[in-house]
Amino acid sequence: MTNNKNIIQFVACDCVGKTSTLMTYYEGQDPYPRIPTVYDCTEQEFVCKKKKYFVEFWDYVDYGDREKLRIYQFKKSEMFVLLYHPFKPHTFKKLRTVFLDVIRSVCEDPYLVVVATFSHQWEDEEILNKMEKENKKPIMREQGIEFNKEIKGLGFFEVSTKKVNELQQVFQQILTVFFEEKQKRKKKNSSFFSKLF
Ligand SMILES: Nc1nc2c(ncn2[C@@H]2O[C@H](COP(=O)(O)OP(=O)(O)OP(=O)(O)O)[C@@H](O)[C@H]2O)c(=O)[nH]1
Ligand SMILES: [Mg+2]
Repeated sequence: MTNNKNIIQFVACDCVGKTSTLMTYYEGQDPYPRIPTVYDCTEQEFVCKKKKYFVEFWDYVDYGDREKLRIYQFKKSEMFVLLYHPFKPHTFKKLRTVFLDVIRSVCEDPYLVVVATFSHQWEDEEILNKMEKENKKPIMREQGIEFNKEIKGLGFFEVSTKKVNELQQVFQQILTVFFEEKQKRKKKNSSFFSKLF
């Protein structure tokens, strides 16, 4: 039997890699050329502990002030994948200063995960040296892990569209932790209500 829809919203500044991450998961490669997203939705069935779930991944662009669109999208979502680009520190900052507040204002107890994109660039000396010369600091893994703890997220993950297998495994892990946590909360709520009545 397939359970109801489970809507997973991708959240990030533009150019962080929302669409290419999703497309690499689905199609095994980064799409080319890049097209800024207005709104997109991809669907899949996912099996976790012998149960079949229907998942929708929602993807949208976040240029400028998109407050109304954000609220509209976020209200309908249950799980939020918060993505940032470690070499563009403002994309990490905005998760905390903008996106999280909006999510919490429309969703009482959201399921959250934190994902750093462009992970292969940690091996790129040129990029690291360039940042150092410009006196800029990348967002370190530890900061991503700490952020996930602070917001009581379900996990911190790293992806790169250049590492397809790893990326696809990360998606499996994200979906698994989501559905496991959902089951846990369901059990907790039902035992709470059974004590009441
Ligand atoms: N080298 C490299 N490029 C990546 C990676 N992830 C994304 N990109 C590239 O980064 C660019 C932006 O990616 P998108 O997926 O379009 O970003 P987005 O967050 O969906 O952007 P908007 O739709 O404008 O909000 C694209 O050219 C991708 O090919 C990665 O891990 N490595
Ligand atoms: Mg996009």
